[in-house]
Amino acid sequence: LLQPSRSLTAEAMAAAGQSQDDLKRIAALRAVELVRSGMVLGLGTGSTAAHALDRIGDLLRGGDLRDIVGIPTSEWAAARAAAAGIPLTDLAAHPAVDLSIDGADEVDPALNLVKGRGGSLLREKMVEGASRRFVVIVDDSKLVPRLGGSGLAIPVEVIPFGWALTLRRLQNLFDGTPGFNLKLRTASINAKASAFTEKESEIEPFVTDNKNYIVDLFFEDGIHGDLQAISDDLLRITGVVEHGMFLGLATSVIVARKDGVVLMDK
Ligand code: ABF
Repeated sequence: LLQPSRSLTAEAMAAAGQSQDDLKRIAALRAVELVRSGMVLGLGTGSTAAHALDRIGDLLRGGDLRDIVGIPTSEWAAARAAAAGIPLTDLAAHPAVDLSIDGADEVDPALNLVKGRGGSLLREKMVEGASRRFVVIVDDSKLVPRLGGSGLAIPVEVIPFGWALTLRRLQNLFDGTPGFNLKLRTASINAKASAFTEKESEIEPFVTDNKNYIVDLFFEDGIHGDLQAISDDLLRITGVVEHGMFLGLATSVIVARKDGVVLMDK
């Protein structure tokens, strides 16, 4: 599946000794080479997608791209894209998107993804699911043999009403799964390691752009079984809005490594 792209000697040399952020930028710039004038773009969220947004802005300002409109996948992306000078639109005006470029938290060998550790999985899935082409940009730290396998969360967006009951239903779904754990994401998740408390009245939940909450699912050894069936089970729980497994949505993944760029294609 991993096919080194051709003519990358110079890039490989440039990538040697680069920081993780440099690798994110390299992946982003490669993806932006796919953008053409007149396209409707899905605009990703996160530190990798930021490089793509900035680059598209530069190309628009320099006159190398024209007549681009972008659909942001989060309030953050909307602000970043506006600052970069990318004209914004929405799915109502443009229900068919030519190309989406976005980062991911995990990529498995079948190009399935975990997204949403930044909390914007719902809009990302809507925009990227409406895209003819969805190109994922990552540094190689995001590659995993199995989703959830990096020990980090698989996020589930839930409506605030009755969230504790929804959390219990999610717990029941994975009862008996060794090493399974889950918790409501708190507002301080990025600031403090854990401000989590069992007392609902003391919890300050993380709130998504859609005014929903996030329940993070943890699997010690990654998530096993039929991912599509697990997705169906999750979405069948009343109160669950969406989850962060992106199954079969990515068209290709551009992976920046210190020894060069690798394209993972379907
Ligand atoms: C978005 O940003 C999310 O789906 C994912 O959670 C995150 C990746 O962020 P980064 O590029 O900063 O690692 O794409």
